Amino acid sequence: MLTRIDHIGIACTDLDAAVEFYRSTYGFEVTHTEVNEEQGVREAMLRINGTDDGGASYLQLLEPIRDDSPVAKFLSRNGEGVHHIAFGTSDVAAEAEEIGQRGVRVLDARPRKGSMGSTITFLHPKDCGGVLTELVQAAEAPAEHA
Ligand code: CMX
Ligand code: CO
Repeated sequence: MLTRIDHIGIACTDLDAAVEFYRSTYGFEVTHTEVNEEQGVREAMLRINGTDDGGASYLQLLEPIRDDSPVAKFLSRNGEGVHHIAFGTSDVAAEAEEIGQRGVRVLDARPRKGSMGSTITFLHPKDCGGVLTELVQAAEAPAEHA
C-alpha cells in the first residue's frame, strides 16, 4: 500500500541557491543533506510535515554531480523544475512487483539506496502519464514508531 507523498523531487542547477529560495520564501529548513553517488546527485531534504503512517513528507532538492546523470540530462532538456514525485510504502520491493505486474516498467531490477537510509525504486514516466514516479521505503522507523 502507498500511504503518503514521501517527497517531490526538484531539479536545480545550484543547490545552495535553491535551499536559500525555499528558506527565505517559505521558511522551510534543511533536515538532511547527502551525496548519492549512484544517483549522481547532491541533495537536500526539507521536511514539510509528518504523516499518519509515522513517516513524513519532504521536498527533495537535487543538483547533479555528473553530466551523464538523470538530473543533468533533465536539466539540459527542461531547465529547473519538478523532476519526480515519490510515494511512501512500508515494502518497496512488494509494491514495485505488484505495480510491475500491472504493466508499468520498473526501472530498477532491485531497489536501491535513497535519501536518509531509505530504499527506493523508480517507475518509467512514459508508463505513468509523463510523471517520473519513485517508491520509497523509509529507513527503520525510530523506536517510538516501532
Ligand atoms: N519526468 C518526466 N518525463 C521524463 C523525465 C522526468 N523526470 N525524464 C525523462 N523523461 C522523458 C523525456 O521527456 C523523454 O520523453 P520523449 O521521448 O517524449 O522526448 C523520455 O522520458 C526519455 O528521456 P531521456 O532524456 O532520453 O531520458 P532517459 O530515457 O535516458 O532517462 C529515465 C529517463 C526516467 C529512465 C531516467 O531519468 C531514470 O532512470 N530516472 C530514475 C533515476 C533518477 O531520476 N535519479 C535521480 C533522482 C534520485 C532520487 O530521487 O533520490
Ligand atoms: Co527522490
